[in-house]
Amino acid sequence: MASQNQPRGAFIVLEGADRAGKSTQCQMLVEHLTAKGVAAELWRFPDRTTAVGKMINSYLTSQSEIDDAAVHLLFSANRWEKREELLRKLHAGTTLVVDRYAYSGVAFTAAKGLPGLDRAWCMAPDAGLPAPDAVFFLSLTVEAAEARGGYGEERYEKAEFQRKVLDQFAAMRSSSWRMIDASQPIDAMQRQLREQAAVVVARCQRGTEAVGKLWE
Ligand code: 2DT
Ligand code: MG
Repeated sequence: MASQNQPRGAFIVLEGADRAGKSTQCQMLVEHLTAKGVAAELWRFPDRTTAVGKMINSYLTSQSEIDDAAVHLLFSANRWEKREELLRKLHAGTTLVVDRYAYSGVAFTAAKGLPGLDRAWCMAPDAGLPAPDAVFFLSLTVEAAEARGGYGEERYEKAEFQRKVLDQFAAMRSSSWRMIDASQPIDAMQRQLREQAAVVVARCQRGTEAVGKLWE
């Protein structure tokens, strides 16, 4: 439990379609915050550097096959194993800008449409994880993503599947998500993110809000 008036870092998540520019925008936002004197770090999920992350990486690059339910739990475990460090950073005053989180976890597995692996099942293992203070959803159609030079070589990077992922994100979208039009130029999108992130960072610096929990 965070006590009252304990300044802390903000937990900011960027989600959205593949090719929407999440990684670029996250990087630019962290550079901007740092330049403004705000302690900030760029994180991403999956974190492919851990033992669990290496299994996920080998799955995503098709070097291994893993049962769909099992790999879903690995993605979740990859968040749980970073939980303590994540909370420690936030409470030490560092803002975390995170490229994907549990929302991608749910959307990508639920998009497979497998019996038993519906959205409720997909959400269960992430319940209780730290909840972000803000979710920015970078919105881009599959057509626009393809026009950007198409998808990469990894598992899931196919237009037909991406459409299903977008449908899952849409079904899961909450009113607190901030929708960002990812078809605009990089700098315009970044301006919008900076403005909105500044408000969230200031709110967390005031220290009146504890870190919440998924899916409360
Ligand atoms: P990138 O490294 O390009 O972001 O792609 N994914 C991600 C899941 O299936 N479940 C998850 O929990 C997360 C965080 C999305 C990683 C790929 O892994 C998918 C794309
Ligand atoms: Mg990718």
